[in-house]
Amino acid sequence: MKVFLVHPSTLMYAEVYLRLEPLGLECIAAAVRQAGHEVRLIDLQVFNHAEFKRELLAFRPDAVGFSLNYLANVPEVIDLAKLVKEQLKDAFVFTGGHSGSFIVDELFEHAAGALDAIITGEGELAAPQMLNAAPNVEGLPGVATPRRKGPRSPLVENIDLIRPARDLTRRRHKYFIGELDPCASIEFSRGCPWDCSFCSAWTFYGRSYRKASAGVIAEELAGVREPSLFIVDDVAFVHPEHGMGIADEIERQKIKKRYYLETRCDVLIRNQEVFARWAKLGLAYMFLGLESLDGEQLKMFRKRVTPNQNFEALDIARKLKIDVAINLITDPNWDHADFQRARDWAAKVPEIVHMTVATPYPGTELFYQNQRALTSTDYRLYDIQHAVMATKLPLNEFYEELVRTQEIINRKFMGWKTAVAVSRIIAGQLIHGQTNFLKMLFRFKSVYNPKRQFADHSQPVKYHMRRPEDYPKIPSMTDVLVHLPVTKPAKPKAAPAAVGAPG
Ligand code: B12
Ligand code: SF4
Repeated sequence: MKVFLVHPSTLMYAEVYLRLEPLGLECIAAAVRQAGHEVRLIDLQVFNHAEFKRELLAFRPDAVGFSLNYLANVPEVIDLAKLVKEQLKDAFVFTGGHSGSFIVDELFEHAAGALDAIITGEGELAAPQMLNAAPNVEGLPGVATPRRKGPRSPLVENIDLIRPARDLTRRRHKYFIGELDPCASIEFSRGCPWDCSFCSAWTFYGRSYRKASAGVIAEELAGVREPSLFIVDDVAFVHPEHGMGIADEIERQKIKKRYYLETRCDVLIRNQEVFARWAKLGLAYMFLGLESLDGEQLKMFRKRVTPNQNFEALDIARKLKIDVAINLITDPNWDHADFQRARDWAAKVPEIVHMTVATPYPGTELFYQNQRALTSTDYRLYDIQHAVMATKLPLNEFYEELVRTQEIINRKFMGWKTAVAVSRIIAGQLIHGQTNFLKMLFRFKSVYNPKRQFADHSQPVKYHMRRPEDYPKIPSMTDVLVHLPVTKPAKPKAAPAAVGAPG
């Protein structure tokens, strides 16, 4: 079978700081190819819709699969699925990915016949199985059709067997994050054993946590052409011996790369020696989800860390000379004083402070148990840069305050002053034809604009997202789990009340 896999466009605000390879889709591509199918992949973050249509008509695939990790991409993917059916009426059209897995019924409704199936959960087992059986796919594990949902798919037991088909992505020089330009992505572990109320990483993987083995990771790293790597794990180095084992292999194989990762403050405190070792191996940037400066808010998020732990983690990262980006979640209830407090703090600390807006996503506890009404059901606004619950300030003022606070990043880390300070890095990149980082330094004002954000709320809405009250019955969090854990429940040392996280 000829299979065409498609990643949708970048969301507006990811345009500035980063653009990364579609690793999940590359994993699906590898699994489908291994099952004997001919696979092509197009990433609409770096190709446009006209190019997509041209390739579709030239390749004339038997099946077309769209990645739907992000809720904000729903309208685009539904419209493209309809376009495929118009152009190739016999093509088997399906989606897979994070967000799509939580909103199966509404996707079929929007698609009005343009979607033949939706794969829920991780796709490496389900996708090849489904394509081998297509079009008779009803009842298969992890496969939903407009008529019937198959049972939950089992998790892949050994993620060592999953390696992405990087050879299928083109224009790879467009992938970067900040100064790491160009940058590839890699997965060391999959899943998260915590259970924060605003997050769906744990409901997707059923709080399971699996690790790839050090030898396999090092082999993959050695084969990556790019000099920098974005480690996509939700929480890097939950288990210290994993981080140390990979470090041993990297040293043994003399692999020289630079890295970006995301982790939790308590994990950084607990496993300092791992991060210290990785700093020497090339760990240059780290993202820490502080989420709030307020202890009560952290409890509400069930983040299971205190503000003091957060500040201790920042001290450690500073001592290790790892550059840190922090995330703070603004609440629609914030007033002028709350924003001012965040601004004062962001201006004072040496870290990059990102501000996002609290957003109840389907698949999170915040969504189903939210007491506050949603003010918008436009999927496109669910990008954590728009307020989709009522704001205390008038909406236009909320955006003015938000962008004023975000602007601190622009003042501190972007523009001409920074370009001059890092001119040697930029010169090195330009010699290799890399311009992503240089462009990034001057892009802030064209993307972050309170008037544009406010105006986004008046766009005509073609597809409406279901509100929690539109569900026939509010599901329990157990019903919401896309996967069940791979191993028996266990209480690891690393995380409280977690399941399936073998030490
Ligand atoms: C890496 C990552 C990113 C990268 C994206 C890289 C890329 N081009 O895809 C970056 C840093 C750019 C990013 C940005 C954002 N992210 Co992000 N991101 C993640 C993260 C941590 C891991 C994703 C990943 O690569 N996993 C590894 C691969 C192997 O898994 P995967 O992609 O999920 O793919 C598997 C399945 O989903 C499925 N699958 C995926 N695609 C397809 C397609 C088909 C056809 C099939 C059959 C199956 C399938 O099978 C794959 C293999 O098992 C997830 C959290 C998570 N654990 O999923 C959040 C997550 C997906 N991001 C999230 C958010 C909110 C964002 C931002 C909106 C934040 C922001 N404002 O900056 C932006 C939007 C970016 C955009 N669309 O332009 C939310 C999603 C919210 C939502 N419901 O929409 C998540 C769930 C984080 C969270 N806990 O809330 N993100
Ligand atoms: S620790 Fe991070 S990935 Fe895990 S549930 Fe909390 S926010 Fe999500």
